Amino acid sequence: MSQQHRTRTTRSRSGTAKAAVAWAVIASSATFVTTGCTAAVNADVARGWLPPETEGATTTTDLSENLWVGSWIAALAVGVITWGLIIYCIVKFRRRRGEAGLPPQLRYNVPVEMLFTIMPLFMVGVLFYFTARDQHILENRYDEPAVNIEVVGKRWGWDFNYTDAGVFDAGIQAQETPDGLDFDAPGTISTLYLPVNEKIELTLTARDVIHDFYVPAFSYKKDVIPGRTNYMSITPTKEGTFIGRCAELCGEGHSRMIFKVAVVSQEAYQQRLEELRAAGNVGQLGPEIGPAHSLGEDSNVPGGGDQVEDQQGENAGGQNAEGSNG
Ligand SMILES: [Cu+2]
Repeated sequence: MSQQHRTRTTRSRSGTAKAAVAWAVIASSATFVTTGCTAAVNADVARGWLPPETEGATTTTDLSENLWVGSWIAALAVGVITWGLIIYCIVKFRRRRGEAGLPPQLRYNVPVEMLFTIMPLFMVGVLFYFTARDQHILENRYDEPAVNIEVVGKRWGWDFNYTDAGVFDAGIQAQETPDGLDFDAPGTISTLYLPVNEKIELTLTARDVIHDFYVPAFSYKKDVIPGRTNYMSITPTKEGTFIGRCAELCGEGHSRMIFKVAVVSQEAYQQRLEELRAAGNVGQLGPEIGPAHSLGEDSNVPGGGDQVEDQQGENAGGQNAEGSNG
């Protein structure tokens, strides 16, 4: 399936909800309509201001987008009705000239009480239904993923184990260039490689504290927790490089836990695995290595293989990391 075709099907599925928002915006901004600028704004609004890179990034970004936009429409509808009733009451029941004291007070009005009980239950029920339905799809693990990758969060980086190929990439914390963080500078930010259009299962763990694996373009994030394994089943459908972050405040280097996700062709993916193999990154950096190495500003610096030996050495000497960190 070509990229274009995929994008088109992606658009048509969520077309109705988006069209409704787009029309609402067009109507309300009639006086503001000028040129292509407005069209771009409307397209943004129709996607609920989600980052543009999310569009068609994986097979499920569509689902998240619809849930997001649908929730906004529902919230706006409730808002408009509520604001309308408030304004109606303010005007209709305002104190008129010559009136004094309180107006007649209404108590124990059964129909109103029923309305105030049933309506919120109904609204929460609707939100719950759509959330549970989509979450069930999002959280459904692939029976037979084509690619298995283990992601291990650590202070302050991510190790990527390409388990099928038996190679690893020791993550580094984002390294600043003299001009600050540069997402394009080579070797300053770790990159997770994913083959496009393949069913991928990411196994998520941590070796020190709780982190959170977050790729905004995939509209998906999940906690990585020491001693626990979480899973993320994704099929990226758009080649490109996306930014990932840690989304759980994990310590002073939290903001340095930036990584990149490169969604590449199958050939480029295999080439990457060969590069890692050629560099001697054979084996796995599992969570069992322990937290000892991942402490302080200057650990997890670029280094590759040597760093792994250090990690294993420190681990062998006992995991006294927690105490020494102060
Ligand atoms: Cu973190």
